[in-house]
Amino acid sequence: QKINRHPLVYFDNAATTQKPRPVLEAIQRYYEHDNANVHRGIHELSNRATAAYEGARERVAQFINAPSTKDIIFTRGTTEAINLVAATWGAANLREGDVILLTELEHHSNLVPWQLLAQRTGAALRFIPVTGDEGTLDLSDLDALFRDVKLLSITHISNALGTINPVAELCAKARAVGAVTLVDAAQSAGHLPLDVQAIGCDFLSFSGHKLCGPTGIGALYARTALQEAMPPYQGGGEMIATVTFQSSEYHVPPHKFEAGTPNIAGAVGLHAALDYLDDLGRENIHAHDTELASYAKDRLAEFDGIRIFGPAGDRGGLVSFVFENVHALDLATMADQQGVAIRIGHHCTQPLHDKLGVPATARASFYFYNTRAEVDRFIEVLQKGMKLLS
Ligand code: C6P
Repeated sequence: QKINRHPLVYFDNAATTQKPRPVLEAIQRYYEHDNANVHRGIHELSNRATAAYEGARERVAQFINAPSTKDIIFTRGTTEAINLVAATWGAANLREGDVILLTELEHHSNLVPWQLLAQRTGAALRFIPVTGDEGTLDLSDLDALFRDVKLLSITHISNALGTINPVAELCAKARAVGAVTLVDAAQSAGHLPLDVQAIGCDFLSFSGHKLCGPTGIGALYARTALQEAMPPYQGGGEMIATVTFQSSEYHVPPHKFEAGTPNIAGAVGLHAALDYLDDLGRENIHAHDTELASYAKDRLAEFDGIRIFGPAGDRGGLVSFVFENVHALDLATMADQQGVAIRIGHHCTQPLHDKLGVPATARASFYFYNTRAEVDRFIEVLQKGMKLLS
């Protein structure tokens, strides 16, 4: 479509991706033919809805190579998944003197839930530092970083800088000190092949809407052995086995963590999205995204007075930058007037931006449907804008 009379260039994919037609059609088909509540009825539509919902769970397990379908809990997205872990596993297992190890790259969704938990339990937060504008992790003193750590919770790909973290290596180190691990895969699940067994994590979270699926659905991978010992997250229907006026026995995992009518249509859409991505091939998506990000970075480097963030080598499909003389807000507004959608701000990583000494960055983030020609158009728009604004 045209935005402000210019063909749309959508470079805000780290915030949310566009949705392919098969995803929209799957949701429409479900509502037109199979709509009913799950796990309850013995009628045909309820059976179909249950099969679709549980089929989506199986598909998610396969997508991330989880050992069992039981390891998959549906959530509203990454944020809810992390909050679930903090409120259940965290509240039951952490106490004063324990350390929660994060990185300085974390999205607020992988920071604020742990701050809340730390306030409640007396546990302390520690951060793996990043090295300047490159935004890679400083892992020079792992032993000191991991002292007294009970939980490691880290992002796979930074939404602010594009850094790809060595999650398998860090999870191995955490395991060696007996710590539990969570990987925030919000920016990686739709962009590269993901294997929870190869990573060796206990928990992993992602959002459907960042990988071509609908909003309001996401998943938490949680090793079944850990789920067994975790208290429920929310109470209500679906998550119970028997209820008396005074107390309840809970359903088996993962249903114990899915109170109330779930987002069935969302799960159906997510299933279609995962099929769509695997048809394209996640290796191909990763190669395309990183190539585009590196091309955009090179083209941006043509500007004077620009500061570009993120690692020099392999990076996720995004590039963040600031200009010395032009405010990011003016830049994004001007880009929008020319049909180019980018995001500016701290991208929910305010402490990281404080450390970098900038209140906001501009971020262009790519997906498989973006092209080099769109990057060229973006650069052209910036060139025009810089002449006007500086
Ligand atoms: N980042 C961005 O523009 P939700 O909102 O729950 O789907 O995802 C939260 C989240 C968690 N971790 C990372 C690494 C993320 O990038 C995000 C969402 C968006 O960068 C919105 S702020």
